[in-house]
Amino acid sequence: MEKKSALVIIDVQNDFCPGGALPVPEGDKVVPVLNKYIKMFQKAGLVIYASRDWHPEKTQHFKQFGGLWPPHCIQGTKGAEFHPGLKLPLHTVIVTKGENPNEDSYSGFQARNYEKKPFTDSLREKGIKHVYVGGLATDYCVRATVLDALKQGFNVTVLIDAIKGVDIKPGDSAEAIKEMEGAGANKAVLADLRL
Ligand code: VGL
Ligand code: ZN
Repeated sequence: MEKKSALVIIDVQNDFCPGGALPVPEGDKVVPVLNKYIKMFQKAGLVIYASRDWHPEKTQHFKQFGGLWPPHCIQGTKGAEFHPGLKLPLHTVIVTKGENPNEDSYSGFQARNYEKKPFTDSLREKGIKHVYVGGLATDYCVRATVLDALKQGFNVTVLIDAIKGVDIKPGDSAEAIKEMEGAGANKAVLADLRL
């Protein structure tokens, strides 16, 4: 992997895992696999990002206010915390999205770091050219993040052994993977990556 690569972990939060408010079927299965990617990137001295969905109690993103979803990932709640099994290193850059009550913010590219710096600016500042993306959910935030990354000119690899989808309509995740590939994303599993 080139030095200009980063691992981008999307929304591996309690509410998106079994037992949460908006569980992705088998969402927690990505955790042990992501932990292996984390180790690999950490050993190679590469940057690791983790995004979190971080909603106010009232947002048009929720069903009761005209959106698609039950309330989930409400700021400061247990459901909004990262899955406890996810071994994020101390220096992980946490980026936050979904705070604006007037938009859905599926994409990691709508996220900002602790000093409110947009995700893209943070990537560019560090000279990152290639993002490796895993997490939840394949057919929403992973899809939106990957498509935005490609639009912005990054090389993108989707870690297909470290994503899970909602599949409100059966096949949504498979379709999302095809769409990401069609837009120029590469696919990889753990064994494909070499340091
Ligand atoms: C997500 C639905 C609603 C996601 C976030 O992280 O994929 N999906 N909010
Ligand atoms: Zn959300």
